[in-house]
Amino acid sequence: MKKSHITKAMALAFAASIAVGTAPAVYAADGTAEPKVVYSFDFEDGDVSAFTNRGGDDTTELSASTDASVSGDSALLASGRTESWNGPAFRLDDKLEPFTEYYISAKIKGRYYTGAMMSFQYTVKGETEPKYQNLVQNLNGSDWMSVERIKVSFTDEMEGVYVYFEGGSDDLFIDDFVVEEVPAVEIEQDIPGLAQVFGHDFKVGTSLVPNNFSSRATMDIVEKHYYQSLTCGNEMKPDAVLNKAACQAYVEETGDDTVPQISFSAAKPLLNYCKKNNVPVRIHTLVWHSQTPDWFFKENYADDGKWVSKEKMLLRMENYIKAFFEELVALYPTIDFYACDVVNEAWLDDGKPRSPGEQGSGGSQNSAWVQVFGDNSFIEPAFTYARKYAPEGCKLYYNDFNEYMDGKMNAIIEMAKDFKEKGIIDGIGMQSHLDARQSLDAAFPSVNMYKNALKKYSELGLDIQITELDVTTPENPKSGDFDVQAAYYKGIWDAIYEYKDYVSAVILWGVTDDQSWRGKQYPLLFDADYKAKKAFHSIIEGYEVPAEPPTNPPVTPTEPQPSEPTDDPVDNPDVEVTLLGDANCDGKVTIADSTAILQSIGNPDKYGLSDEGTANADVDGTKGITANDALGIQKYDAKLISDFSELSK
Ligand code: 9MR
Repeated sequence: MKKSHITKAMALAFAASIAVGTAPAVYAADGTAEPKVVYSFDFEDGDVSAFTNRGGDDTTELSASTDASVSGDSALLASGRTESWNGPAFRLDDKLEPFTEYYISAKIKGRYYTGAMMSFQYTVKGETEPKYQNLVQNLNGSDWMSVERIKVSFTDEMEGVYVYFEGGSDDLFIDDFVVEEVPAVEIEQDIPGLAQVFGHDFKVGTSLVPNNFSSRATMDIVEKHYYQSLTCGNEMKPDAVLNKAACQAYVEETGDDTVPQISFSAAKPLLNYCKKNNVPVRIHTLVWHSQTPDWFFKENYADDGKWVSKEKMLLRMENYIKAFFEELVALYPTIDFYACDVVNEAWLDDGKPRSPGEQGSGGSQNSAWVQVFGDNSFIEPAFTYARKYAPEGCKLYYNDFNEYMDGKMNAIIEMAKDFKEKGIIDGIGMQSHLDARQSLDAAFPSVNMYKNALKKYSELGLDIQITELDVTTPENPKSGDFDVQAAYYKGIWDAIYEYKDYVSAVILWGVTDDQSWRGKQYPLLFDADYKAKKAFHSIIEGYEVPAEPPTNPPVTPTEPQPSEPTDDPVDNPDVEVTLLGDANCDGKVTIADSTAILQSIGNPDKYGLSDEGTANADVDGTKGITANDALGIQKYDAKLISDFSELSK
C-alpha cells in the first residue's frame, strides 16, 4: 500500500466528494480500480480530534504523543485507561457513506506488552443498546502490530457506527490510521447461479452476518446464487437473542425468573432483507452449549448465581422457545421460516454427552445444559416445545458437526429414531465443516465416509439438510491446494446430489473467503474479490443449467394470534392522538413502536403503553391495541404502505 500523508482538510474534502457521489475512481495501469484513500492520520500535526474516547471519560485521555511512533515522530496515545474496552474510536457514519465498503488499516501498540483488538460498534436506529463485533483479535506483542485493510461497511439502518481499539488497560498507541474506499465490484454475470443449477432439487443458500448486508457485491452474489435460504451466522443464537438487562428487570419487578426476555434486534438486518425480498429463513439455533451465556442457567440470571434446578430450567426453556417463535411470527408474519436447528452439537464424537460446566474460563466445550440436567435429557423437551410453538411449515432439525464420525452418528440416529416415533423431529442437519487438506487421500472426511453418513441418515426416513458447508485448504495455500479443494468439493457435492431425494437444502457457511470464520483457510466458493473459485466451477461441471432459475414460493402471511386489546382509547376520550403510530411517544414512527406494542401485549404490567402511546398505537383503527397494530407499523416501516389509512382498505 502506498503511504499517504493526507491532511485532515484534504481528507474531509474527499469525504465530501464521496457524499455527493462525484469522486472519480482511481484506476491502476491494468484498468482495475484501486482503493482510494479517504482519511489518513499520522498525527504529526498533533491533532487527534477525529477520534473520540470510548468509555472511561473521567480518566482516559487522547493526545498526540512522541513516546512512540511508526511514521514521523508522533502517534495517537490513549492514556489513563481503566477498562480493556476504553480506547480511541473513529466514527464512520458521520463521515462515510452507507452501503459502501471501506478498508481500515492502522498500527497499534501497547505501552508495554499488550493483547489488543480492533472492533466495530453500531446501534440499530430506533434502539438504544449498541452492538459490538471484534474485527481483529489476537494482536499480541510489545512492538507495533499491523491491522491491514480490514473491510468495514454499514447500512442506513445503523447509527453511531465506530471502529475502535481496545485490549489491556494500559496505554494504547495508534499510528498511520488509514481509511480507503474499496472500489465497487461487478459480480460475474457470465456464470450460472448455483440456485439455477441445483435449486430445483434442493434449496441453495448461505449464512450472513450484519456486515454483509452493506456490501453490494456480497448481496449481488446472494441474489444470484443463494436467494433460496438465509441463516444468521450468529444473530439468532441464544447469546444474541437473550436480553440480560430485560431478564433481570423482569425478575426485579415480578420475582419470577422463569420467563426469559428476548429481542431480535441483532437479526434485524437479515430478517428485514428476507421480508423485503421473500427469502426463506433457516433458524439457527435454539438450544446450544455454546454462544449461550452462563447466567441463563443461574438463579436470578446472576453471573455469580447458583445453577438453577432442572425443573426451573425446563420452564425457562419452554418460555424461551415460546417467546422466540411468537415474537418472530408477530414481527415477521410474511417470512417463510422453513427450518429450525432446535438443538445444536449436543453429542461428542464418541457418542457421549458433553461434560457439565460453564463456558467461561477454558471450558468452552462444556455444556451448562448437561450441568443442569445431568445428561442429554434436555434434548427431548427442546424438540417437544419447538413442535408446540414453531409455526406450521417450520421443520425441526438436530444439527451437528463431525456428523460422519461413527460414535456421534450412531447416537444421533438412535435419538432421531425415538424422536421420529414421537413426532417431534423432521430432519438431521449435517453441518459439513470439511477439510480438503493437501490431497484427496488426506482430505477429511473422505468422500466415501461422508457418503456413508448421507446413506445412514437417509435410511431414517427423515429429511436431511446440509447446513453449514465449507471446505478448508491448508493455511497459506499454494495454487495446487485450490485444485484439491475443487476436486473434493465436487466429490462431496456429487454425493449430496446422489441423495437429492432426501436432501432439501444445501447451505454454504458464508459467501466470500475473507468473511469466513475460517478465512485463513479459504473455505468458500467465492474469493475476496467476489470471483467464483475453481471449487465453484468444479461443482457445476457436468450439470445441466435449467432455463429458468427457481423462484421462492409466495408466502401466506402467518396471521398474528388475535390478542386481547390491552386498552381502549375510546374509554379514555380525553387523550388525543399526537402522532399516529408513535406508541413509545418519542416523536417518530419507527420499528421500535411496533416492538413497544408487542411488548405491551406480552407483558402489560411491565411494558404497558402510556395513555398517549395507546391512542397513538391504534393504527388500524379497531379501537384496541393488538398485534395487528404492530404489524401495521411494520408495514409502514417497510414502506409497504405510505399511510395507515391503507390498513383498512
Ligand atoms: O460462524 C460463527 C462464528 O462467527 C462464531 O464466531 C462462532 C462462535 O461459536 O460460531 C460460528 O458458527 C458456528 C455455528 O453456529 C455452529 N457450527 C459451527 C460454526 C462455526 O464455528
